[in-house]
Amino acid sequence: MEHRSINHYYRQAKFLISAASIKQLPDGDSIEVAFVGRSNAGKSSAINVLCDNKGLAKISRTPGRTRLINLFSLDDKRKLVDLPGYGFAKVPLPIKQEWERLMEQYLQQTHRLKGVVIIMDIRHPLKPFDTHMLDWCQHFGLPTHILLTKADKLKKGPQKSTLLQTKKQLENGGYTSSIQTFSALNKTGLDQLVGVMNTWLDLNE
Ligand SMILES: Nc1nc2c(ncn2[C@@H]2O[C@H](COP(=O)(O)OP(=O)(O)OP(=O)(O)O)[C@@H](O)[C@H]2O)c(=O)[nH]1
Ligand SMILES: [Mg+2]
Repeated sequence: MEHRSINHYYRQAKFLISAASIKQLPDGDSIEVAFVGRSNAGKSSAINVLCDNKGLAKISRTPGRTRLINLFSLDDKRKLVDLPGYGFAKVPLPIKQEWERLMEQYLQQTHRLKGVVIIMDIRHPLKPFDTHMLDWCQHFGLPTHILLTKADKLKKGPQKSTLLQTKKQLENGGYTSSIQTFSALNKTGLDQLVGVMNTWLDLNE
């Protein structure tokens, strides 16, 4: 019930553009929060739950469909960004290099980007792709927030222990990211995500 009012603002999100290169991204001084994660991790689903709009970002039946940067506008000053991701190892080298270039170019635009939400399947946290993203964000001084999503796939006990274990791994690796459990299926953790987003997007009065 609570989330209905708390994320009311995000309901106005509208699809803006799919971009294959950063040249296609609109200029301007709007601020952004990006969602990134391995293919099939649940990025688009998390965006749709946040915005209470099932049809906003396309949910893929085939993993790895999102090859473009998808932009959604919240208002004239704020945007959400669905970044392409994949399982790191299986991707052919040229595609991987192209992706690295796109990501690096995009993440460098730190004047626009206020934070990065890194989506991980709670059953497979901190894969090489994820630490690669954490390294990048740390390098560019970008704050990160981790969603251990698909929490509904585990019982409460294993959810908690995975959260604690992953927190410990982050600490040991010298990462300063915040982290939470999440489920797009039953909306657990939505309030916490909205809290982080509101801070990054400067929406707290
Ligand atoms: N049970 C459960 N399934 C989920 C959850 N989030 C996403 N899924 C499912 O996971 C699959 C992938 O979800 P997407 O949101 O399309 O994932 P994505 O990260 O955007 O995928 P790509 O854009 O292809 O990289 C879909 O079948 C979703 O229905 C969740 O919280 N719980
Ligand atoms: Mg997607």
